[in-house]
Amino acid sequence: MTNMKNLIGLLLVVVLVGLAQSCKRQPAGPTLNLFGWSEYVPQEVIDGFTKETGIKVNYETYDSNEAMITKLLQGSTSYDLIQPSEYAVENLIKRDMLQPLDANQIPNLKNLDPAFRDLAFDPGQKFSAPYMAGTVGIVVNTEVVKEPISGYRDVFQPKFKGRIVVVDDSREIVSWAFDVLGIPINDVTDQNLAKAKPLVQVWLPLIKVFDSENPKGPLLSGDCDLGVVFSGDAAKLYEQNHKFKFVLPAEGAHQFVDSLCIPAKAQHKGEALKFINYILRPEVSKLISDKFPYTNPNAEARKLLTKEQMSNPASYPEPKHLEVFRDIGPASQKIVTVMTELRSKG
Ligand code: N2P
Repeated sequence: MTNMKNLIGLLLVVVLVGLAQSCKRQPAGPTLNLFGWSEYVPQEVIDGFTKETGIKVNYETYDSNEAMITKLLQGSTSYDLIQPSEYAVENLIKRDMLQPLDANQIPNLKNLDPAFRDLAFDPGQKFSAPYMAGTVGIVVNTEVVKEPISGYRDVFQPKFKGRIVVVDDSREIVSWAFDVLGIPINDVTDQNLAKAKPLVQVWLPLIKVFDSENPKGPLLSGDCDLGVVFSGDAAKLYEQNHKFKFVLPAEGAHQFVDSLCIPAKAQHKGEALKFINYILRPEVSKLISDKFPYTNPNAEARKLLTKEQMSNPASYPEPKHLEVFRDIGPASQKIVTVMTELRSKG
């Protein structure tokens, strides 16, 4: 019996050593570590890239720019490609945390609409390649909510308590209060925050769900009837049922541009550049719009979209009074402090 056990043990050791050897002989193939927004890069796009290039993509997700930057600063994981919004690009450039992009290796940059080239957050477009753009706006389930809704004031009313979903994003929420009060959204000072605080304090208990990963969920399920959500989620809702109306808030609507950028410490820069160029192919970019109908900055891809896609009011809204976030540096911490205090009050 003991002999039998010894033999099995020996066999196991031989098999394990053999396995280890064969792993050594086959070096891991090329890899790309993508750190992107959740619900933003379709799996079929990733699969298509891997099939064509042999580059394996690890897709890890985040649900806010702040979470992404914190993770990058911690430095425990090395990412090759990130998807920051405009103000986060600006912030990361200032911190020297991005590598310049070699435009010669991204010929498909030419497909971008000129309106999305050389933007203020990255002068000379040295560090970023726009992925998708969009707005943060209001969605109303018009089958349930019959009264006119045109702005934040209309959404955050006591009668809608427990029926509202919003993106879980402190900078966004505070800026809605700034808009209602007529304060410029990038003017984040102690004084202005003190003015906004009482309003946010009234709003928070009215909100049923905070969710930046899939804010359309509670609207689809009927759990909520009003939302302040990303335009891609709003567009998806509208695709499913036209009862979901998209409204750009009258007090001020936020436009964002999310870009692909390579962190300074990336270890697979060549792979990252290949991925950026792949994404900018019209037919690939179209696949992204099909799955996540944001505003596509790729002029050639837009030509491939259907009339229905191009006339979705959430994807391609009338460009009126759109505002953009700028990097506010350390003042962003002031927002965190105020919101943490208010949310801890329940
Ligand atoms: C995708 C989130 C869009 C990012 N689910 C908003 N900047």
